[in-house]
Amino acid sequence: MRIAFISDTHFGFGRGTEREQDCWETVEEAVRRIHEMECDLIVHAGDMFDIKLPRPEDWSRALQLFSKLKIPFVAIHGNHERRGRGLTNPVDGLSKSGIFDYVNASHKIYTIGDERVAVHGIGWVPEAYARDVLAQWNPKPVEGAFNVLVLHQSIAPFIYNPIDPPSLKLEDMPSGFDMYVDGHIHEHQTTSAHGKPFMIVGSTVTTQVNKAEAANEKSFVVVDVEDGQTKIRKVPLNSARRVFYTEIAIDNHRPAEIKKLVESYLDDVLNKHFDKKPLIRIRIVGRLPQGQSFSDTGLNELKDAYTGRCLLSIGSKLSEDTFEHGALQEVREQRLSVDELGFRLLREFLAQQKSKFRFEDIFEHLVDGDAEGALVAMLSEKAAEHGPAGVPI
Ligand SMILES: [Mn+2]
Repeated sequence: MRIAFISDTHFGFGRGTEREQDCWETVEEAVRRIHEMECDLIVHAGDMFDIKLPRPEDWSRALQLFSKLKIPFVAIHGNHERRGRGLTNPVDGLSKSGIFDYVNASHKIYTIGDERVAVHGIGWVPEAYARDVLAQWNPKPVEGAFNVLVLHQSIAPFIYNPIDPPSLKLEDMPSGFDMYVDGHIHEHQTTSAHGKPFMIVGSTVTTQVNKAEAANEKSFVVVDVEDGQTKIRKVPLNSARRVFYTEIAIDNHRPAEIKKLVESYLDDVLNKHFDKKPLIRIRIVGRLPQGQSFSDTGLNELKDAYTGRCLLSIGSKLSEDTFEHGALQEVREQRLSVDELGFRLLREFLAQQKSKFRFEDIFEHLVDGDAEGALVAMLSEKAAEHGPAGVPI
């Protein structure tokens, strides 16, 4: 039995930019190769879409692509798709077409030849609750089947976002499964949990340009299962745009020298042929000579000069941008979505107010501009105070 795993496809990412086809072309390649490799099943570990309310252009293209699949396909939702209680997330919604299956705190069994595989899945929940939610679901392996548990969370030591720390650790994985699979983290990695493989699938498209993205090619994963034993293969995607990241230290260099350093790095990288303009991020670190500012380096003009050959961004950590403190810097550095940032600010505010109010359910309504939904959620929250406490799934 051969299972393909794919994750973090972020359909819709880069819309309106030069990168808008990247998310599609990589998955089109993945689907073609999954068929060529004669896989029996595809599992998607979340963040199929880049936003929770995808445009019709994106969900229709996704349906068109997946409707060509000749094998079963099962997906969970990720943090980019999660919506509040009573609302339908796009992965769940599209699965109603019957083109693929959606699991959330549930499992689905597939029969492949004379073998059975049980895919147990749970979509993303805010990290603080993940441990409780998993304990409450309490999934149990299905007897006589190959059991895969699929999540989309930070699971220590695999942490996506340090400012939203995980409540789950590898040790918290429920025991008895043949394999543990996680989305969310965009770089493919493998380790073990309870003596069984634990695998981060990795994304198919570069959404943030950083050191880790430059070091890891975009891919999907093929797992061969024989007699309960697994062989994991990372399959790099040829259609993925190449990524380069470097830090250039400029201490005590004059602005003209800095420009030369950057130019020689760029010329070195661009010496090779690329089917797609590569993504290049250069980070200038250190201190400029006194009285000089970033604009004196001429690096902004350099961006224009290279625009036909690469997608270049030059960032700096210099004295001149020390004004970028706190939340704004975090948005830039961590690339938090505005939702995630808002979510966190609201949580911090309520913590300061010593409020015990569970804001997670109303947050989604507020983001959607649905004040009535927020009110209903608040009122039902009040009513629930008199009943047993639940955890949001
Ligand atoms: Mn993702």
